[in-house]
Amino acid sequence: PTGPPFAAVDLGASSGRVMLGSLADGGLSLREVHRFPNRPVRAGGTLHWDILALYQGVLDGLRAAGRAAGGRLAGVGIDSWAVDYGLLDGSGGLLGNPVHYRDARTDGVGERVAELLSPAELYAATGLQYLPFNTVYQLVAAQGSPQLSAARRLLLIPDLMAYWLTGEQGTELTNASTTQLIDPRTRDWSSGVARTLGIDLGLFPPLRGPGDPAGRLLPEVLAETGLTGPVPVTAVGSHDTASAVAGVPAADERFAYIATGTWSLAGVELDAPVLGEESRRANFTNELGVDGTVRYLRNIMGLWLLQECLREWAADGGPSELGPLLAAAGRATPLRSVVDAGDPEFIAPGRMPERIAAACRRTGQPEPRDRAETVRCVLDSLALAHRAAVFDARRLSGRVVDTVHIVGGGAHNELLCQLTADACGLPVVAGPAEAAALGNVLVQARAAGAVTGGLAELRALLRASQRLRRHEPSGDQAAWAEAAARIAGREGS
Ligand code: LFR
Repeated sequence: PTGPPFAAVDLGASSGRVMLGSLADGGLSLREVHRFPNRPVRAGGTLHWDILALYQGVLDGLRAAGRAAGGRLAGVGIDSWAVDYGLLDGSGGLLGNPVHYRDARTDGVGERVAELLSPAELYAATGLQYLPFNTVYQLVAAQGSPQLSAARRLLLIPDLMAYWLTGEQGTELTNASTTQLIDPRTRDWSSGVARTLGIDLGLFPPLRGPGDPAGRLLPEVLAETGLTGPVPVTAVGSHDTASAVAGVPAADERFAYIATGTWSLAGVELDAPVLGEESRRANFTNELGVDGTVRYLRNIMGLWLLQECLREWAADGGPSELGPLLAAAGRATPLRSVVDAGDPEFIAPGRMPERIAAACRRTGQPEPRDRAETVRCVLDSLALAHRAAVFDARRLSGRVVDTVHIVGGGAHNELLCQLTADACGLPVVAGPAEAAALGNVLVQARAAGAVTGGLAELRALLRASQRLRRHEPSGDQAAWAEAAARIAGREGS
């Protein structure tokens, strides 16, 4: 007989979901019980997360989970996108809506920070790639604001959700590692960086790691969701990418992963950080993973490029259905034009087809002539950026890579997976699409004693139960090298 299921709350940049995971017969089954949109709101000139709508989505999801599971859950774990936070006043009240990492408040802040701490020093201390929206830059941008001055607590997004559910505060380590305030060698705060940049580490509640207890659902939450207590909340890899990497169904160590969603996060899993100057120049990050691992990876723009094109086209009228556009993109001329899918120029929302066309022009390539060609340009560009990241990760870490795992939403996109296999000249194993929720459930289940072992054992459970698709590499490696050369300059390899 199996016990009650575990609920995984997984909040992505475009939607949130609550999934139920059950362990039975040496495998793990997962089903979605609730999905809700995540719609950022621009108000008063600032792009915000609609945090209460997201929390309502979490409550609705837990209620649906309870209905599906006879009112009983073995536990709850929460993961979300990284770097962003909510501020609390001295009595625990939320001070304003969390600001979206794509907001322009961090424009130019990187340069200001570089005057206090050189990029090389900052990298040596934190091992984090430069992304203009890292929490340090957001905090420096907010310095002197009445809101930050009034704040007594800072909670990262999943920790904020956990606080509302349990009344308890903590800072989960994998997500804390994206603040650029953690030393990846000690896996603890870097007080030197905080001091130099004038950031008060006292705002953060104590660190907790994946698998640590994070409280129990409050009576008011049980009442609201119809669940029967006690329901423990467990810290998981609360950075969605940490949970997704834990959810990679790798058979051994010789793999690279690409966690695809709004972003593509491409790299390898290591035991220790790589902090040299070469690594910094290649813009590789050392985020912390489950079980003492390091997620050595690079951020690539990801399906955001496509989502933003579709959003624009839907507003314009005309064809904007993804299925037919992907089919037409599959028939379009390969590698006709490519853009640098790592370029921060694509971070902000808006006018994406136009910005892609402009990037093609700037690099002396033909503009896409229609929507299908734009989609092809995006997918070719993503595959090319996946290739560069996998090759650079391999070279800089010395890790042997014989398989590339694509997990996350992009695992459904067969064209993207095949193009990635072709570009890397390596087999791609696609799936599971819900790797983050699976990694979330596995870490909870292990903490509850329902499964045992390290990442290798957890991954064996995934291989035994998840449907995976294999893409063998085909075509001409030289064509990809030639395309990479057209946008070289910013590229690592
Ligand atoms: C993916 C992700 C990335 C992070 C970006 C912003 O969902 O968490 O890992 O760089 O969102 O938080």
